[in-house]
Amino acid sequence: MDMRRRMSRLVTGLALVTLVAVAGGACKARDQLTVRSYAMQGKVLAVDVQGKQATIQHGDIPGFMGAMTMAYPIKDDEALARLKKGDEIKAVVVVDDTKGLWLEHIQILPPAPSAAPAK
Ligand SMILES: [Cu+2]
Repeated sequence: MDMRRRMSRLVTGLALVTLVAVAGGACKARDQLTVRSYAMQGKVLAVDVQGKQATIQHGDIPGFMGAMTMAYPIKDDEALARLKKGDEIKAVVVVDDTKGLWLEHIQILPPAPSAAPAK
C-alpha cells in the first residue's frame, strides 16, 4: 500500500471516529427528549400476531403525525392477542429515538350502538 492510500485511509478512519463521537454527544444532550408519547384513537384494520404489530387507521395525532393508516408494533403480546380487526381503540404511541415507536395502554372501545355490525 503506498503512502497516499495509507493517508486517505487514516483520514477516513478519523472522520468516522469524530462522527460517532459527535452523534453520541448529541444523544446525551437530548436524553430527556428521547422518549415521547402521544394519545391516539383509531380502528384496527389488521392484526399480525407473528409480526407483533397491528395496522391502525388512526386520526390526527397532534404534534406527531396526521391521520393515516399504518402498522404499529405492539410489544405486549396479551394486548395484541385481544385485538381484532374492526376494533376501535385508544392507545398511546410511544416514540423512542433509539428504539423506534410502538403502542402501549391499548383500550378497546365499546362499539357505538348505531355502528353495530350487520350480521
Ligand atoms: Cu401514522
